[in-house]
Amino acid sequence: MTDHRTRFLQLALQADALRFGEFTLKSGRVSPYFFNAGRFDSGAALAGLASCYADAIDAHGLDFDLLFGPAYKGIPLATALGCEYARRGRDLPLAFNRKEVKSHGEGGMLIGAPLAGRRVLIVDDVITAGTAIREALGLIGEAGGIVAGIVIALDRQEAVDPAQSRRSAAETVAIEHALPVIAIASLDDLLGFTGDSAEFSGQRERLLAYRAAYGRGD
Ligand code: OMP
Repeated sequence: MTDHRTRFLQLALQADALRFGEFTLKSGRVSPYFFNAGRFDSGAALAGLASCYADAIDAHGLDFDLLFGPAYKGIPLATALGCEYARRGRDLPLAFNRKEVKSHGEGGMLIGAPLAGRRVLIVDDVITAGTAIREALGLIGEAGGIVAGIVIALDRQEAVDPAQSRRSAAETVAIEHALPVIAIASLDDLLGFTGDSAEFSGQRERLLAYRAAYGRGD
């Protein structure tokens, strides 16, 4: 496993952002694990996470010129990543949306650098069914931005309707929109990681059963 994947999984466990147990997802599925990006809740934790995002993006070699963080969880993620790139010598424009329409002041749904004509990288936390990402794609398109790609921390690699197709939601978004979807780590990486340590052997069995029920096919 590449360094940024292992580093990310270790950081997520340390921050309690990655937990094992029984969690009901937005989709209604009951999952044996959950990733809560909100637990990266200090400057140092976010800086560590941002360096994993930047390494994953750089390993992919993606070309883009603006970072977009979808409300709410994408906002600190894109901001921390912007700071990480600045630290690495690249100053990138940043933008994000608000969820509530505002009619006074500056108005509108978007905050930050203008999107029109720019190659936008969407920075988000996790893809399960792809609903949150599709909303962001719509917003950016309406503002005249050109989406260059999507980067997420964790790809849960779940099929939207496993009875119909075993293609994961992230793969479906990538194909439908002809876009790269880059994940720091995936469920497969988490399985590899848990397989390396006796500490996680109980969790691994539950993860495998969950993948067999909802995961993408191989
Ligand atoms: P989709 O919109 O179905 O792709 O799910 C993504 C959203 O699900 C995230 O933005 C979270 O609100 C939530 N989520 C997590 O944060 N972590 C998980 O491990 C799983 C989910 C989820 O509910 O599927």
